[in-house]
Amino acid sequence: MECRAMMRPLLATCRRKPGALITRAGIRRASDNWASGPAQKPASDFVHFPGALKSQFTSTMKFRNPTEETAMPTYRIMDADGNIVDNSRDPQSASDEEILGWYHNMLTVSIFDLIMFDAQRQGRVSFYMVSAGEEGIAVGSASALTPDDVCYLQYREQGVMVQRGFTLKEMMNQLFANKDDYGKGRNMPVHYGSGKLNVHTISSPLATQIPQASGAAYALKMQRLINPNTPERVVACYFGEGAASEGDFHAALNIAATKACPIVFVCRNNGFAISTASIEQYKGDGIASRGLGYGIDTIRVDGNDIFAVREVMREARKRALEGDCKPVLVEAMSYRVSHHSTSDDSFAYRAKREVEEWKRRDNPITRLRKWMENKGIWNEEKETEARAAIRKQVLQEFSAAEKLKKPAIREMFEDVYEKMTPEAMQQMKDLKRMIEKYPKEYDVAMYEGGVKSLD
Ligand SMILES: Cc1ncc(C[n+]2csc(CCOP(=O)(O)OP(=O)(O)O)c2C)c(N)n1
Ligand SMILES: [Mg+2]
Repeated sequence: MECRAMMRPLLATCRRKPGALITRAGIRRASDNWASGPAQKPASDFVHFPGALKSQFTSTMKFRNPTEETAMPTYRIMDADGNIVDNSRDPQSASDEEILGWYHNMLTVSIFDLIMFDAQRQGRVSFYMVSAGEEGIAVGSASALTPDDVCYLQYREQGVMVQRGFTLKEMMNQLFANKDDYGKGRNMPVHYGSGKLNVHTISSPLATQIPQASGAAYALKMQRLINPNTPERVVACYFGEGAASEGDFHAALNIAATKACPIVFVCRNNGFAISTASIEQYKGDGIASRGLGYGIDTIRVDGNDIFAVREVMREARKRALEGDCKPVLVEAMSYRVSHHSTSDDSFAYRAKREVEEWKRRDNPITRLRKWMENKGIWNEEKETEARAAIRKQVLQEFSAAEKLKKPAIREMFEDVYEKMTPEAMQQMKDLKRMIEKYPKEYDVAMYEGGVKSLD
């Protein structure tokens, strides 16, 4: 009933043949629209072609050349030495306690990353991806969201998970694909998700999350139209500048703009898509310039400055919910300090010196640390203590998760359809027969219920 009511305005205007519209008032020709437009008024400076409103007539033939345009500036609040450069905005939109919490979360992610990268090298997990240099983007932006907001991630945003309250235990369970992994061991490591925290499960094919996120934002908007008592929510959609080369990115931005969806797109521009440097990936002014092309409010921000990222995200969230809602694009600049993943050796395509220089020159964690030290709320002793405590906790969760059994083998066949199909049942039987025929080849003791789960 409610849905039909919402569809009414859409049904009221439907196209019969090119150039003619049927409305409740009867058939109207497309040219009727223009007849009342200013283009037809004598001495009008503007033409109101339906495809480009607000365009002024000119008798100067000038092609716009992007190289002559100024690049979009990068907003920051704090410089690389932890000094506040924008005194007009108080970085303290949060308490000292909260800021210490962000620092703790960034540190946790970086220590966790180092341990898990090494664990892959020891053959204890199959794959890993670190987010070194991008902890500030993830933690800072997530700090501006509410628990009700819905997140779509790419894979280098473990800081969002941690900031939203995903525990180290939950992360380890996913990485070890054990029986407590919410994904039942069906996904690659680092593909986190949590229904409780409103984070959709990460998927490997690049950019698929972006149109899904626009759709989810449209659904949130519809929900509130149907029931205005529903709490205001936005979607936060994260992706890399490489993913923005996919068609999905463009479709997602356009639909979000035309349907006025409450979504904040957060592009982490870290300079690389595996071995492809961003300079080879696009010719325009980063990803931010594309936002304007789609009619979207856009800002570029220094991703190493957690204060700037947070403030930008707070403002973006507010704008996304204003009036009829709208999308916002945030391009957060950073440098991918690490290899792309454990399957990559980045020194095959970039100089080690360049990476070392970035590590030394600027980093979101050391930047906030300098600010906290200047403010007198942090020191060397606290740093040493915090690092040791985090390391201990990560290692504890590591060994606990490693020891847990893997999900039942039966899980491989379930959850595709509500009821298992006869074909899947047959395959399960065949698998059981094989395991029993070659017991030395298949060590199934580590799986919940062993071979019995296939009964
Ligand atoms: C559709 C698709 N094409 C290619 C890949 C392989 N791939 C995985 S990550 C990646 C690079 C993505 O770069 P970016 O979006 O900038 O994210 P970053 O890794 O820099 O965080 C590529 C090409 C994929 N997963 N999916
Ligand atoms: Mg990238």
